[in-house]
Amino acid sequence: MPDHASATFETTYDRRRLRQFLAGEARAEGVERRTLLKLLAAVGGAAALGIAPAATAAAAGPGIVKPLPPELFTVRGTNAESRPASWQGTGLHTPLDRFFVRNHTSTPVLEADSWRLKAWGGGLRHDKETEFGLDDLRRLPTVTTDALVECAGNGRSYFTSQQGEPVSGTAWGLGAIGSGRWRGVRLADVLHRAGISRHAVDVQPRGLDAEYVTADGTNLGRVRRPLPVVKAMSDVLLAYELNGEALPPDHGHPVRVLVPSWVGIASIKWVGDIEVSDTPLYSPWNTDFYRLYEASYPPAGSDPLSRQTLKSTFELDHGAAFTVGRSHTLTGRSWSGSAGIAAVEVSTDGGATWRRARLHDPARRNTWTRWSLRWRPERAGQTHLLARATDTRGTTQPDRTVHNTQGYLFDAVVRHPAEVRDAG
Ligand SMILES: Nc1nc2c(c(=O)[nH]1)N[C@H]1C(S)=C(S)[C@@H](COP(=O)(O)O)O[C@H]1N2
Ligand SMILES: [Mo]
Repeated sequence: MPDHASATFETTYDRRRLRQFLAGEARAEGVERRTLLKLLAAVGGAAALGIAPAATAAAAGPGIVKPLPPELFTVRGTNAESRPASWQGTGLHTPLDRFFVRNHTSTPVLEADSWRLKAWGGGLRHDKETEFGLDDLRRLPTVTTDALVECAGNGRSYFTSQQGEPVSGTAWGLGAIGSGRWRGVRLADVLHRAGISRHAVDVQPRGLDAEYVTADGTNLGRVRRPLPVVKAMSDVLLAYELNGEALPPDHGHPVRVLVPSWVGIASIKWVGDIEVSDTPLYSPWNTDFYRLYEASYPPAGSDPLSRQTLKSTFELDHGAAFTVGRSHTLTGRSWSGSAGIAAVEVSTDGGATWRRARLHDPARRNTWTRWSLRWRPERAGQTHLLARATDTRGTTQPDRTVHNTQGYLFDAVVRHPAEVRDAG
């Protein structure tokens, strides 16, 4: 699929969904009426209703299965952020013991043997339901692919700390991302087996984890988000292995959806059923959530989010200490949902001067590029380290990200606080 095509998917499909909703042909369980009215108002050119999107659920402590030692993770509510410092010396693929976890509720522990995937809906020929077990999937052609899974809110805390702007949602640093080698089958192969028809419009996978209840008590049902059928039939996988091992419980055991380079929410974990619809589908995860809302965006928000943005991080903790006169190697990673990484510049003096980092990986889409730079600090004191990537399409990280209320898709250069100490 060409890079530029992804924006048009959701633009075209969104218009179509709304037209069909108006005609009474679209279903939208769990989506608040005011949300749809807001979307419809925008299509009809009516004034903005200016309603703030729903808040995410209160933190109840992580229902995560794997150990979360503080040197590898920062726990944020039901989620665990990977510490970028822990990526130092690791390869292209994030070791499973430090791969971030984003759970709306908690990790369900499912048995691979009894797991079933049900494909259903009016977008299948004769509306016929089909069930698949893991063995059925294993009989289909196998695909292995490198891909990043990154939360749309990765970097969100910098809207506040760096730009002074309020945002709602989990206050991630830059560790809501993991890079994996995924093995599974093409969703397209499964949908063909299930008898997908020419009239299919949306494909909506749904998780087997608990229903999600927001802080204000609204039950939004199980986590689900429609994919345009064109996307579902392209590079999307049903993955059952990560980095050569059976998918761990926290990452979707036994099977998850994997949508390379798209916002993490598209990659539904613990998938239990897939609705193939001949009418447009809405869920809270493509209406209230995962659109950009702000004065500078249309009142109904942006199109549903698809690709991730360009980012860079040092493999350091905030406030990392260095010694005057000593030679240090700064390491980090840069990535983009739309292209490979062409260049990375680093500043060790708060952005006054820049040097090119050495890139350790070729520019490749769907994964990241590791880089390094030698640094011999000359003066003691507080400083900021900055890394700024340019992708193969010529896009460079900006100094600021345009604000949106839920703090999605941060892409600005991050000012990483560090300290230089006298040798001593
Ligand atoms: N069923 C289900 N799928 C889900 C989620 C969830 O809570 N439930 N979280 C989504 C979000 S918001 C992200 S960012 C990714 C995180 O994937 P990971 O936990 O494997 O890193 O999973 C997505 N898939
Ligand atoms: Mo996410």
